[in-house]
Amino acid sequence: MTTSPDITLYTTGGQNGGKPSIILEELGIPYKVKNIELRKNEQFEPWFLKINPNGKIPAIVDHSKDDFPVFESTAIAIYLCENYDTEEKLLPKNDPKLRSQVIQWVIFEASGIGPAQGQSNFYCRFNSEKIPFAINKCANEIKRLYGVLNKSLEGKEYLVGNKFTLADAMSYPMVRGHFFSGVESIDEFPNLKAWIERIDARPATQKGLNVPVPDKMKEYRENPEKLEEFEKLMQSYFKDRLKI
Ligand SMILES: N[C@@H](CCC(=O)N[C@@H](CS)C(=O)NCC(=O)O)C(=O)O
Repeated sequence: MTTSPDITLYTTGGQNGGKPSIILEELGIPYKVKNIELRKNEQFEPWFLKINPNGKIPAIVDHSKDDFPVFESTAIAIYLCENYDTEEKLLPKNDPKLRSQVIQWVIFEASGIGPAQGQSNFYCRFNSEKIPFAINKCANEIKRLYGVLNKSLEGKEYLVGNKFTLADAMSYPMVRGHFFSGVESIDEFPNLKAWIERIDARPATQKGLNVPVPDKMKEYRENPEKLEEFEKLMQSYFKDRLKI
């Protein structure tokens, strides 16, 4: 029997941090949110490390299952679907091939797009020294991965089964922030561009993107001064923290 969910989400939004709230909203699951202030190192506080020993957002605690903690956005996504997606909105349960296809794209994001864009953010935004080799290496890999998505979206609205699934939900918050990760234009990937616009029109996804603070990507894209201000804050934070 499915218990009614009682979940706290620990996040601060963003490319990884926005994934669980998108899924929670798409599944219509009620939840509480605690904003974790990364620049204040809240992610390293002992109480948070008990929830995520890796000291990163996002994480959840499921109070309806003995305060069960889950970390890693992909593990959270699968956990939420396995426990609460009774209508198979985002993850098919009874069709093993369809389920495998969704999981393949989920892992493609977790092991490809997510890490590539995560590294790129450091070289493009969080490091004051601009290293062309690192920046170009990351951008080339991101574009290679976008090419795979673009080809797979040929003649299709969504990645699997012609409906919005976890496959789309996990890549969308990363891919829509391509410019932040150093890929200014995605004009060469028209299917991917249309896919972003399609998901931009999903009210639940948009609601999830703005949890717990309004999404910043659009603002940074339209207002270079705001982006520069954020880059400076992050550069000084990481300079102090990484000591490299
Ligand atoms: N693989 C992790 C990545 C999580 C991650 O990198 N989170 C970043 C924010 S996007 C973070 O918490 N950074 C804080 C830090 O590293 O101190 C996931 O998918 O959950």
